[in-house]
Amino acid sequence: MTAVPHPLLVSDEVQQALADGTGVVALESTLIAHGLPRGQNLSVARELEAIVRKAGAVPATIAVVDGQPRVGLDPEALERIATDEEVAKLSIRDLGVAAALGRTGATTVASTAHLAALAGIGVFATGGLGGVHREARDSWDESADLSALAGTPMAVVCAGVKSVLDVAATLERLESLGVPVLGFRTEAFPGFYLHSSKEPLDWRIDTAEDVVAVMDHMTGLGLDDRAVVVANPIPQDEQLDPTMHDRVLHSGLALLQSRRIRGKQVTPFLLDHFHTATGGESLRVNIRVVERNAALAADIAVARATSRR
Ligand code: PSU
Ligand code: MN
Repeated sequence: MTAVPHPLLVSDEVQQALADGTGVVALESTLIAHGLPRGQNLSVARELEAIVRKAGAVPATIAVVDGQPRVGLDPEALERIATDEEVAKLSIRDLGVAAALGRTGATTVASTAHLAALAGIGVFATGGLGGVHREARDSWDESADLSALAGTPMAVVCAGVKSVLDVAATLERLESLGVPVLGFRTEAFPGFYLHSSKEPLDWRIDTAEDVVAVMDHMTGLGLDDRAVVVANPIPQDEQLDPTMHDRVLHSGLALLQSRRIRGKQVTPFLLDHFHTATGGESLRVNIRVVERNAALAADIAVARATSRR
């Protein structure tokens, strides 16, 4: 029998911030390891941490390194997650297995949120949530992100869900699961690469302080067993050209069919197709999206820390 390792290794800096009441922002690693191309992903990972620091919060990038779930990565671990060929994509169900087998992997929204909550972090930034895939009626492909959000106390800042998904169905599932979705300075759910998915939202919030107020009231009402989604759209003038978007989406979905891509490969395949087929335009937008989400998450974390002083 191998000894069970410490369940969670929280970096000194993150531990200190949590103890001091400094704002902490969890950052996921799947978008680094599997969502962005090699060569650019490491600099984006570092940039996201820098953005969080600049706003006065402490970043906690989360991953599993040699079986050890870690909250807050040192520069070596961050580089390994971004560059190593053997980095697995770990959703929530994979965490115990990866820990037992000593594997290294990047964490998705579901597993990052879980580990962040375990460490006592309440705010998390990603790019786009996983959700209900098109054809889900046949494939049953619904991201574990959704059920994780239903059971994890966390403000999750995202730019909606990737347009490769069934956006309306994803919003319906979030409603069924009892997870509130707040449009940040918008009345429509964002479309990840696009400013708007054209799906309306019930609630618009205009400040980080109001997001904190929602979180506090959810706690008071016994609703802090679940996440709140903060949907932060890319501005219209920075979005991907909608015509290009629709064309590339169609070709990507067709390729998915003809190559019979399934399971956890689906999201990375489609993201990569977008990056190639748009000549890097979608990559530029994707990077802007995650940078803007990290900045907003940091503002929320700082506002929350301030309100607790
Ligand atoms: N957002 C991005 N890029 C990504 C992802 C999100 O900008 O690569 C990842 C997240 O980690 C999310 C995952 O949890 O895609 C969803 O994968 P799946 O559909 O297999 O659950
Ligand atoms: Mn899936």
